[in-house]
Amino acid sequence: MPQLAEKIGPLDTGGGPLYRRLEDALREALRNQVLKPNEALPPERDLAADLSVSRITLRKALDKLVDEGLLTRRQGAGTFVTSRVEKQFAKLTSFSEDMAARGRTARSEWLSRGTGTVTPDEALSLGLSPGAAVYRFNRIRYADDVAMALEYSTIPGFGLASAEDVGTSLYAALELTGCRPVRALQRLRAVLFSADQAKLLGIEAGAPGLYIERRGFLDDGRVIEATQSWYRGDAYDFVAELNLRA
Ligand code: 16G
Repeated sequence: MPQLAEKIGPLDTGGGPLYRRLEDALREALRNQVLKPNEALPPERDLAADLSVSRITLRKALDKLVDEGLLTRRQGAGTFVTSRVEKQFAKLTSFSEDMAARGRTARSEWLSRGTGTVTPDEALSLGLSPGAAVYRFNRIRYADDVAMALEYSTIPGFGLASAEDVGTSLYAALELTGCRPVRALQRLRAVLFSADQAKLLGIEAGAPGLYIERRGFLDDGRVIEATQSWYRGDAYDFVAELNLRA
């Protein structure tokens, strides 16, 4: 197998610190799949020697790519090229389940969590009367240490006993009250992340993303969830099976 230095070619000789040029070359190799999803990088000592850079320079470049979610460090096993998450579009799964299915750990950071009164827009999408109580859960969703999505969920008051019922998984909490959605309507469109959103996810402002609105329904037709999600475009492939006869 050719050495990585051979695969990525000589570093740009233009200005800027060496670690930046190395970072750019590695990013390019990841984009072109010269480095393939799930591929393990050689140990840092070997890689630094192969690339003719110091370990400090190499570490700085790798740290940035790990922060961006392009590379993943697994304790004791080394550094790997992060694979994109394939999300089945036809399955009503939760973020936590999607991550667990890939051997990754779902985690959330709360932006806010609490109760309130339905806004006119929420009343429409949830089919609630003015004045009805709702729970709101606003989160940054992580896979291991990589920020993957921003999620803003509104749940009608009858769905949960308290906002504190929701730990890592909203659907697990709804399952316990017998209110996990059994059907959902989803709308998706391409977006560019605003500066504020990008900051929360630790990515560049203007990076591409997928905006997804999900309305989840109970068996009896009541709406149990209205969620707006902003998923990182570089982390997800949405996959759907299509049949001629539905
Ligand atoms: C997914 C859903 C979101 C749901 C969440 C529950 C999409 C586009 N969105 O992110 O609507 O609220 O899962 O995840 O799939 P949780 O149970 O891990 O909190």
